[in-house]
Amino acid sequence: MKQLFLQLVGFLLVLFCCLLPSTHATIHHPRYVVKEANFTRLCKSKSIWTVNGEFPGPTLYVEEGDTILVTIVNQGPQNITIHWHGVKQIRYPWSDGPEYITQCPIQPGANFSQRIVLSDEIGTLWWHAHSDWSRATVHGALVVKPKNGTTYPFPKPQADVPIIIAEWFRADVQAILEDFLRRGGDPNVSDAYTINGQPGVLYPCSETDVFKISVEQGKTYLIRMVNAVMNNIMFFSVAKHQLTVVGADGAYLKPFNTSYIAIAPGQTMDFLLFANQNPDHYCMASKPYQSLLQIQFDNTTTTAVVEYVGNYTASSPPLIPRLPVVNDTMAVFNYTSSLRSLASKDHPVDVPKNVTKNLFFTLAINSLPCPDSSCDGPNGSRFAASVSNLSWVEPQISILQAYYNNIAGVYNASFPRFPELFFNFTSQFVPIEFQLPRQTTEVKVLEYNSSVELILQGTNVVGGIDHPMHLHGHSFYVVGEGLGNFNKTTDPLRYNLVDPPYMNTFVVPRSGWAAIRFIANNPGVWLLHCHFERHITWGMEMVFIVKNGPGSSETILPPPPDMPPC
Ligand SMILES: *[C@@H]1O[C@H](CO)[C@@H](O)[C@H](O)[C@H]1NC(C)=O
Ligand SMILES: *[C@@H]1O[C@H](CO)[C@@H](O)[C@H](O)[C@H]1NC(C)=O
Ligand SMILES: *[C@@H]1O[C@H](CO)[C@@H](O)[C@H](O)[C@H]1NC(C)=O
Ligand SMILES: *[C@@H]1O[C@H](CO)[C@@H](O)[C@H](O)[C@H]1NC(C)=O
Ligand SMILES: *[C@@H]1O[C@H](CO)[C@@H](O)[C@H](O)[C@H]1NC(C)=O
Ligand SMILES: *[C@@H]1O[C@H](CO)[C@@H](O)[C@H](O)[C@H]1NC(C)=O
Ligand SMILES: *[C@@H]1O[C@H](CO)[C@@H](O)[C@H](O)[C@H]1NC(C)=O
Ligand SMILES: *[C@@H]1O[C@H](CO)[C@@H](O)[C@H](O)[C@H]1NC(C)=O
Ligand SMILES: *[C@@H]1O[C@H](CO)[C@@H](O)[C@H](O)[C@H]1NC(C)=O
Ligand SMILES: *[C@@H]1O[C@H](CO)[C@@H](O)[C@H](O)[C@H]1NC(C)=O
Ligand SMILES: *[C@@H]1O[C@H](CO)[C@@H](O)[C@H](O)[C@H]1NC(C)=O
Ligand SMILES: *[C@@H]1O[C@H](CO)[C@@H](O)[C@H](O)[C@H]1NC(C)=O
Ligand SMILES: [Cu+2]
Repeated sequence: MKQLFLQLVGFLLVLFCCLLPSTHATIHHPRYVVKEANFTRLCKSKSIWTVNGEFPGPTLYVEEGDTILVTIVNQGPQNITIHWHGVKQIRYPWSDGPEYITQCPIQPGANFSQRIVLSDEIGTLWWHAHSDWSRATVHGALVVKPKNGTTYPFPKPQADVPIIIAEWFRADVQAILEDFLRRGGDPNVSDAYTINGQPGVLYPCSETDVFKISVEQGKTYLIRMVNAVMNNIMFFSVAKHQLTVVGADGAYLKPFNTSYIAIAPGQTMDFLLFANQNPDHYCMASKPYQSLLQIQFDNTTTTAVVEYVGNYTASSPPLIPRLPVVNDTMAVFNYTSSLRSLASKDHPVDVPKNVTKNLFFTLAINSLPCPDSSCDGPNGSRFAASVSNLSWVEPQISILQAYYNNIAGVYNASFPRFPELFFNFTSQFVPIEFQLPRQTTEVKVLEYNSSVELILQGTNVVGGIDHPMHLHGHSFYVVGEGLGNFNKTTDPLRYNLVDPPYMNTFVVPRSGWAAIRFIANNPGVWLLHCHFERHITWGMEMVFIVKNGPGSSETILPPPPDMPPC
């Protein structure tokens, strides 16, 4: 009954939206047609995967609490799935999207209607492909506006400006994926970063490939930023303008002023740009943060332009902002420690205080033996990655399908609460015997309503680096983070249980740790993974199964009839 009702609401919404006059501020895109399209960037025309022929894909505007039906039509040559990043999908894991976790891929020529169930999310989220490396170009913003009758907890902006930072590869992304899997080394790096699909003037042959926004002096603009980059945390800033951060990952924050943003792949940041400078043209710029300078990475800078309207002679070229240096770890740490939940009467926090499930997971880059030591990883080995030394092996059917239908032999339910081995995780040199992971498909089962504290500990096995960890199906409170090894006696004393940020993706710093808390109150099958694409490809992922609760409204709803088959 409930399902039918929700579906009806979804249909009505879609119909309603289609009938809106075109002057209305919100547009729904109920059909996402995945197809190839050609784009010319950096002097080269290239066929990429898109949704509706757009790069980045269409922005979907919805309201708090909406349920939306989106039909995915696969007109491309390859399997695909779409994930609604940051949407909790309460009781409805069927639409979450990660391939072989909650669904089988949508095969070429097939369609799948996904029901997007919003609950407490507000602000900016996004959607992206969650199969192989298609998300490089298959992504877009999902903007959740306050309910009719409610307002922002900050001055109403003149306009909303979604800004998606992404990576542009001259080569075919699928070829890069296959190439690095074959070689066992690091993937080839991108050739440019883009702001809303445009690289900006600092690249060869891109004078006109520049994203621009025009602003009126004295007005305020809400920038809704998404980091859709594959493998890098990014810095961003606007010349001569202070920014006021007001939200992240679909939740409000206590406003704070900053001259730069630090944003990890998977995260969103909402911030206000006050057009309070002399009428002129000002650059926005974004470039990577990289804590491990020994590896290859794309060290270029993308720019876009803020143009004040009016009759004046603009500086030429526009001023480029200063950004923190590429390895400025303190700049990232300072920024992330400024994130605090709004915690107001209208937007209270509910930080779990009585933890019933303590978990401790380690994150590592590993290496696997390679025949004749002929791979491109350390000493001729093949790179891998793991959570608690377990490197994820993709099953043949989805974990959700296996769990829901009691199909044995697809996964084991013995993911450990603590790693088997404790050692000095952040020691500069970790003994070589710790490099070999166990390759397996292990899930952790959680009782409904468990109050979970999870410590994510970075390690220096093979090479320490930051890991932006993303949890599906829940947001979590980041109650602490630090450098070195987590100390279970002293570190909890410094937890923020008053106004910690409520995130779905958080960076575990290099040689450091993060402590997160959440209530496992969303029955389903939920992926936890690093949002660096090369790390998830190497196996840095695990799955939580949250069991049904006792109540009739605490169980997984039945699957839709058109679930893609394997
Ligand atoms: C893209 O360009 C190539 C080469 O010019 C062409 O063969 C192909 O049909 C184009 N694809 C699309 C989707 O337009
Ligand atoms: C998918 O949708 C398209 C366009 O509506 C339709 O032509 C096609 O028959 C559908 N395919 C399947 C397998 O349902
Ligand atoms: C918002 O609610 C008011 C009062 O209930 C109604 O008149 C108005 O049409 C609504 N606006 C939208 C965009 O739904
Ligand atoms: C990756 O880079 C290497 C070295 O530059 C090059 O030989 C190879 O063709 C590249 N692979 C792809 C898929 O572009
Ligand atoms: C990255 O580029 C900047 C110039 O934008 C340069 O100063 C810096 O040395 C480069 N760093 C690395 C590690 O390549
Ligand atoms: C812009 O300003 C210049 C110099 O003040 C003036 O000559 C010109 O007419 C103005 N143009 C417009 C469109 O107002
Ligand atoms: C950044 O790298 C440079 C060059 O390797 C080094 O001198 C500097 O100390 C590093 N800065 C930080 C903050 O790590
Ligand atoms: C980090 O914050 C501290 C204290 O507010 C400040 O002294 C320092 O300059 C900041 N560093 C960076 C890189 O922003
Ligand atoms: C904490 O949770 C446990 C297990 O659910 C329960 O027995 C205990 O009463 C709770 N304590 C508080 C202070 O809520
Ligand atoms: C762990 O290794 C780090 C870095 O080498 C070192 O500073 C720290 O003292 C070590 N901790 C212990 C408990 O040995
Ligand atoms: C945690 O910190 C306390 C106090 O500094 C220290 O006595 C203890 O050895 C530390 N524990 C670990 C595991 O490092
Ligand atoms: C596409 O998905 C189907 C169903 O899971 C699978 O059998 C097939 O191997 C996949 N194709 C590729 C190229 O991965
Ligand atoms: Cu990672």
